[in-house]
Amino acid sequence: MKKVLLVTLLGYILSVGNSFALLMSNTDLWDVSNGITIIDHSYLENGPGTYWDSYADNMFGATHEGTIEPPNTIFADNPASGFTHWVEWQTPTPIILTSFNLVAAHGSPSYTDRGFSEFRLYGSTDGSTWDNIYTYVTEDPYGGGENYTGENYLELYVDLSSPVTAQYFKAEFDQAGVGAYSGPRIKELDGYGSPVPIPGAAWLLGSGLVGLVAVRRCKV
Ligand SMILES: [Ca+2]
Ligand SMILES: [Ca+2]
Repeated sequence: MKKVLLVTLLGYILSVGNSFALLMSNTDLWDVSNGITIIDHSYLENGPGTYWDSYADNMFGATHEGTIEPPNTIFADNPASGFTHWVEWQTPTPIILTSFNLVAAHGSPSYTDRGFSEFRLYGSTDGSTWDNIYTYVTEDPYGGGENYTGENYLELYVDLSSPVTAQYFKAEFDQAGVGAYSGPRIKELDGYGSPVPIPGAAWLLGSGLVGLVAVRRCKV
């Protein structure tokens, strides 16, 4: 009996472990395919107008062909000491965020090349007052995950203990090492949850149903 319990428990632990690994998504709530917009960001690698452009929305599903690493966002190289790279974005309507998934990759062998030492995620309902949602201190090297196993890969899936309602979001990445190091490479940042129900829409739906019932009754 004890053996059965132990095996069941181990199976449960393994299944929970497996769930903490997600592939990058192009259908999540923070994806450009769902209408999010970039509000602003810190400097990206080089300025606009050259092959070496990078775009902030490449970390939210966009892929700008003809630029450096089209699927990725590359933050600026050689930042000043203590520099924090950042990006702000908003969803079309407020959402209830229940989990998120971050995939990044530093150069090799050390995370001081295209890596960050700390990641912080913030949320806001009005775009001006920010609440910290999550803080993560990275390791050198990142160590990989279950889907992206390379030692230089970071795969961070976080199931939030308390869902967060917000429409504005900000991600900060502290440069790993300072000085002549390359800015962080972010492959994708995905958000999961559900849109906040709109009371008006619920009322309309309700009145529509009442209307349908009324029409049906009339027909009878
Ligand atoms: Ca995405
Ligand atoms: Ca991407």
